[in-house]
Amino acid sequence: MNRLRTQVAIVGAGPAGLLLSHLLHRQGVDSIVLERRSREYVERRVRAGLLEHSTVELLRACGLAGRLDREGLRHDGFELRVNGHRHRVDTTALTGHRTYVYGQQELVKDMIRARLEAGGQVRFGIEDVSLDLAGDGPSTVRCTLDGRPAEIACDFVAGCDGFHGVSRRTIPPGLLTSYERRYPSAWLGILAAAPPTSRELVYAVHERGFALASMRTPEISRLYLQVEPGESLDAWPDDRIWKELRARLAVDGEAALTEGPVLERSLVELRSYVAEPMQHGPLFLAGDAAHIVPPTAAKGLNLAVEDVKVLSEAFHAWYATGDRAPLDGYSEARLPAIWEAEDFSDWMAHLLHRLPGDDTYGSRLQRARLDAVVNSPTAARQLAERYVGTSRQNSGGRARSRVTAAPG
Ligand code: RFL
Ligand code: PHB
Repeated sequence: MNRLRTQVAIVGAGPAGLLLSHLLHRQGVDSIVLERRSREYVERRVRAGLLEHSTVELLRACGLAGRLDREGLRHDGFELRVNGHRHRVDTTALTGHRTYVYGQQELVKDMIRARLEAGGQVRFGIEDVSLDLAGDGPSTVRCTLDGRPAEIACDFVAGCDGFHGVSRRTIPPGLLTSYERRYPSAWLGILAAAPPTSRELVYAVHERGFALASMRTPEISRLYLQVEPGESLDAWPDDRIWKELRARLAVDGEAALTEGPVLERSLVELRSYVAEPMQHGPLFLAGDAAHIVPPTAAKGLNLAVEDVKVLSEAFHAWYATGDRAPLDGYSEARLPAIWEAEDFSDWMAHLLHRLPGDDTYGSRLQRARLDAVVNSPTAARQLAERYVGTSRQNSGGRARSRVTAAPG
């Protein structure tokens, strides 16, 4: 038996788990990160791209933004393309804050390198993690390490193992409430060796369905298509994907797209989910383990970063002064901002998609919302504030008003 001891055992080496381990290390708190997949796999997994200003600020403050600042793309707005007509939302002019495009897997590479260079323990390929949570005293994380059964004694467990991880499922049923919405839609995403046609992101609302033109570098495009849920990638050969992208992203009937070899393709169902509370005894959930948003508003990674910032500060308070109040209040502190992002992501999903089953009333509502964003400076400012994330800063940490504090 392999016996180890750490202060915080972290399950999952996605952005949440790696950043938490990094922040704890800077505060002198010891952790071990246990990841189910290989290092190569997590460093190649293509996911998020859009980072909010406050996410980048945090990464800068903790020394993780060197490459991001050199290679990341600074954005001042995006385009809303409605049936071929272009409308620009100048988010920087409306909010004073930029957004950044930098691939999640690049960030994950930077974080893994930083942890390993600092002597941190990140163990990959650990497929059998189980948690034995203690009421009092140390908890135990069991798994196989270096081919031998291992027991890791720890003060706390951070469940950063994504939506399908083991941590949330360890909380006894009845002690956790799940709020969930599934949308009758999915996104097919490709990465293509083709320079993005537009310098800014293009959100295209079209009769044939939604499309998004994003990018990763000046040479690589990241493109998404709304497709039916349950679609198979086999039904989408490259020429069908490009044909559909050309149609949905056309400007005044003209193709507005650079094409190139497809490097990667994936499908993601649109789903919203929140687990309450985000903690149970010594277990604290962060990132996708606790909540999911549809990718429409690009919030998931940004929320994960905020979660672990708050959680690392709470661990610091406990280890530095013995004050457990910030840990006890973690879930309550995070949920208002999470629900603001859930609301905005749901609102964006309805703004951008014609969903199967929508009645004609639904499509007129969509048109009214688009009209407001295009024609009303107030609506545009609100959209911009929610998009860059400044609106969430008003949702956390403050005393709740009587209305929002009311149960149910
Ligand atoms: P992750 O990244 O899922 O990492 C969890 C890690 O835990 C591991 N794991 C386990 N390890 C040990 N034992 C187990 N039993 C385990 N089970 C799982 C997994 O292998 C994995 O390595 O969660 P984390 O760290 O909370 O990070 C969340 C983000 O990944 C996610 O919210 C974003 O990717 C969402 N998202 C976006 N967010 C943004 O902020 N901006 C964007 O532009 C954006 N675009 C997107 C997105 C997500 C997308 N998809 C694929 C869902 C675009 C897409 C298409
Ligand atoms: C991405 O580049 O992957 C991306 C950008 C913006 C979104 C969603 C995804 O709203």
